[in-house]
Amino acid sequence: MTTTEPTSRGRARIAGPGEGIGLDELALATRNHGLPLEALRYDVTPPGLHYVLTHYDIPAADPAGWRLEVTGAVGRPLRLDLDALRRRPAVTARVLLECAGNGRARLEPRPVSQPWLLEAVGNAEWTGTPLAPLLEEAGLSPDAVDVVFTGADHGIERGVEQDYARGLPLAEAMRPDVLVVWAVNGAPLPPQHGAPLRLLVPGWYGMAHVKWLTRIEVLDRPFDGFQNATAYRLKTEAHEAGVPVTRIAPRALLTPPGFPDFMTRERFLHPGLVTLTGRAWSGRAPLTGVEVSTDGGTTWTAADLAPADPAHPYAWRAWTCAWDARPGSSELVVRAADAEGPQPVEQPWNRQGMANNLVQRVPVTVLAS
Ligand SMILES: Nc1nc2c(c(=O)[nH]1)N[C@H]1C(S)=C(S)[C@@H](COP(=O)(O)O)O[C@H]1N2
Ligand SMILES: [Mo]
Repeated sequence: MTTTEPTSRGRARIAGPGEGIGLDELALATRNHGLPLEALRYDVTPPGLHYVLTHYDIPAADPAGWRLEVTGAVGRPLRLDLDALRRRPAVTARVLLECAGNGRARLEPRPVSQPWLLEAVGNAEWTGTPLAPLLEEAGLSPDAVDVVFTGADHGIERGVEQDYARGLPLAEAMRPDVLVVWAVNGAPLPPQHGAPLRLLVPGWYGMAHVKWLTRIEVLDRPFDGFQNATAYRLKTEAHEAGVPVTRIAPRALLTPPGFPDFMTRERFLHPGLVTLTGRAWSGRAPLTGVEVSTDGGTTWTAADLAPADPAHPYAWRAWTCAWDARPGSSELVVRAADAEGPQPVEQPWNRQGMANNLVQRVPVTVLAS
């Protein structure tokens, strides 16, 4: 395949000591916007406020001519248009999506890529049809191992020209809650979220939810494409094979209280009783709690966490915590824990800056009155 940067093939660049965010990172950041953190207030993320991440370009898509192929290690390959898909049983699921690169921009040293702070999340209502019956209809080979989902977008990444494609282990693809979706928040998918068709894999980081879905190929061997074998691996040295990025680690976010300074985004509030609020989630295990610190992490208070909604097990959950804000400076910190453990207070580091769930810290100044 085409190689543009032979020396950096397969390598994520790491910023040098003290190197600021560059124009290439800014170009990515302006294309791929985050959830403004005040939008944590909406239980269902309104249109346009959900984060967006697109590796290449948003492809041109003609819904009338769109076909979804189901092919590979199957007895009866399928070719379906959108009407055929919409005639199938439809399910609506409220699902949290988070980019695996969330938190990357604060890592020290910083992996050079989409420079997310903490806002690469959204919690929308997706409508589509379960994938498993489609695969069954196509007649899965007993040798099936992985299922590969390919989008209509095309680009070059670290020297490798490719269509965006992600493999999923067969057992995950066959989960009853994995959907092929055509609508979000009750309206057809907008272009940036994968119109007219995308995959939804509740609980997994964003990269698995393939947008502009055109092809589903069943493999009798593990998928070794770029987005599985090279990208989305947890590793500290470039030569390591690394561990695949899969499910979302626990995280709590605080809706920044008070009001911001335009330029620095520093928070200010007036003294008095404040109800701190936010959201928490985990895609890998049930949440067990959320704690808040108003003194930079020295002492912690348990927040009130809304009960899990059995109808929406992969949605984010609200939390609240009362705080008597006294004049002066404080650092608010929030951390979630799930059945596998709490969020780390010290950064876990890997070369691609993936699956980082370091706690959020929000410096605030409480005014004299
Ligand atoms: N075809 C295709 N699907 C894709 C991507 C992409 O670049 N191309 N980006 C992935 C990544 S990295 C993320 S985080 C999610 C983002 O979904 P959203 O833009 O709808 O929030 O889409 C995923 N699906
Ligand atoms: Mo992502």
